[in-house]
Amino acid sequence: MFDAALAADERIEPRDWMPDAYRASLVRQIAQHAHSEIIGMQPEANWITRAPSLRRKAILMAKVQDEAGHGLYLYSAAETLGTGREELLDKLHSGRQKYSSIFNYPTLTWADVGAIGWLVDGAAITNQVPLCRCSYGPYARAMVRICKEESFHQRQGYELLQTLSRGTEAQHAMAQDAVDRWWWPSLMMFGPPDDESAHSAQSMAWKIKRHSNDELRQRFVDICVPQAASLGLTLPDPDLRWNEERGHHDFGAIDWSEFHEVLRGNGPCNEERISRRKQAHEEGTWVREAAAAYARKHSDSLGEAGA
Ligand code: FAQ
Repeated sequence: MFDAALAADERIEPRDWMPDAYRASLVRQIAQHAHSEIIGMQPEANWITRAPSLRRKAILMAKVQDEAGHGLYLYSAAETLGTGREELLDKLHSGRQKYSSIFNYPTLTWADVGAIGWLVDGAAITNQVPLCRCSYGPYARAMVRICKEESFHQRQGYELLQTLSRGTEAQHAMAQDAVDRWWWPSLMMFGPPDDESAHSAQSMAWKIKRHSNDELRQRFVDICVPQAASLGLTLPDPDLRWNEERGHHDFGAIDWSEFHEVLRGNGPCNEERISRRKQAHEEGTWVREAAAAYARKHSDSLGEAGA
C-alpha cells in the first residue's frame, strides 16, 4: 500500500504504515529544517534594536517571529512521526542534529538583513516550494504556509537592498559588501553536490525530495542573476555567465572545504549560536512550566464541568 500510494502520488499520513527508514529520514530532515528556523532567528534578531526606522523594525520583528512559527509547524510535523520536541531540542543542543550551515555566518551590517532576505530566504523558497509536494502529508502542508511567508521575507530583503543600492555611495557599498559575503554560503544551503549527497537518491525515490541539490542550486543561480542586475549589484563570481547551449548560467567552483568546516562546527558563529540557543531554552523553562500548569488546570476544570 505504501509503494502504491507513492506511485500514485498520494500522501502518506501519520497513521499509515511506512518503512522505518522512511520515518527516520523524514525525522532527520524535518528536525534539521526546524532547528534551522529557530537558529535562523539569531543573525537577524541581532539587528532589531538597531533597525534604521520604525517601519523597518516592525517588518524585521514580524519576520523573526515568523521564523519561530515555522519552527513550531515543523516540530509539530516531526511529532506526528512519534518524535517529541524535547528530544529533538536535546539533540540540537548536544550537537547530534544539524541545522543549516548558513546561520553560522555573522550579520556585520544592516545590509546583511537585506542580503539574508533576498538570498537566504530566496534559496529557502527555491528549495521548499517542491517540498509542498513531499509525499509525507504533514510536512507538505506545513511547507505551503511557510513558503507563503518566506515569499514576503524575500520581497522585504529585496526591497531593503534596492533602497540601499539606490541610496548614497556608502549605502550602495554596504549592500554590495553584504551580497559579496552571503552569495557563496547561500549556494551551499542546497547541500553537497549530487555525487556526494548521501540521502538524495533514496529521498527522491520516496518522493520526499523532488529535485536534486544541484538542480535546485542551478535554478537559484538562474533566478538571482537578473535580480542582481535590476538591483544594480554584482554577484562575486568572475565565472558567472549565460551558457546558451545549456540554457543556464555557468558558475564558479564552490569551496566545499568551507562547507565541511562549518558542518564540523568550525564556522565563524557555530559556538555563539548554540550557546545562545541553550541559554534561551534555559531562560524559557518557567514559561514552559507555566504553560503546562495552565494546561493541566484547564483540563481539570473541563473535567469537573463534564462531571
Ligand atoms: N547545512 O545527503 P544530503 C530556513 C547535511 S532555510 C547543514 O544532500 P539531504 C529559512 C544533511 O543534513 C534552511 N547541513 O542531505 C530561514 C546530511 O547530514 P545528515 C533550512 C547540511 O537531507 C531563512 C548531509 O549534509 N532548510 O531555515 C546542509 O538529502 C532566514 C548530507 O547531505 C531546510 O532544511 C546545509 N546547508 O539534503 C530561516 C530545507 N546541506 O543528516 C531563518 C529542508 C546538507 O546525514 C532566516 N531540507 N546538509 O547528518 C532539505 O531540503 C535537505 O535536507 C537538504 C539536504 C537539501 C538541506
